[in-house]
Amino acid sequence: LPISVQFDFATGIFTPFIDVTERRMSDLAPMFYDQDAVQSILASGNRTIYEIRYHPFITSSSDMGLGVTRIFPGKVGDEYHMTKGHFHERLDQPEIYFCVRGEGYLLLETRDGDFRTEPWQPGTITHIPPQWAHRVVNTGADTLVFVASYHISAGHDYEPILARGFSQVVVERGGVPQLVPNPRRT
Ligand code: S6P
Ligand code: ZN
Repeated sequence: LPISVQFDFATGIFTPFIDVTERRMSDLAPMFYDQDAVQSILASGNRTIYEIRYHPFITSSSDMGLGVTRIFPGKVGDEYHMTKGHFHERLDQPEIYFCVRGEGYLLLETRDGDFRTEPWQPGTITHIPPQWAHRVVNTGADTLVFVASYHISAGHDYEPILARGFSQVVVERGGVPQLVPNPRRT
């Protein structure tokens, strides 16, 4: 049977949802380049960087998933809050991301090192082709909210990102967001 959920543009939360996952500073610790900043944040608490609400629309005829992610504003050192980022385990699986609130960047990278950035604002919809890792960075003062639509069999491969990160990081320099080479790779 058809299923509808109700999305609240003011909060970035849809209901009903099946699951909610919180990603805290400790979960993302290895992803940020400034490890001193990570440790000093952890010493005073373990703040939530982002949270994801899921509805895996599993019916007899469809198995698409819906995920809505809310990335809270903030920085770790000078690097903006961001998602961990991942490849899909299945090599044939794309995804659609739809930015509904906030501002930032979508970072995309292949295993061969082809790197792209998509500037994001409310209304930007990006198709992520198969075999492109994807990470969202919130460079604004507001919560960044985006909707993800994907096949629930796609799977997540975090390992390459954990090991090396993306080619570039998004940092605040001179009061504005800038993309610079990832210090973890130099
Ligand atoms: C799933 C989709 C999103 C992310 C979510 C969190 O394929 O891309 O639902 O899982 O935005 O990002 P991450 O990198 O922590 O999974
Ligand atoms: Zn994905």
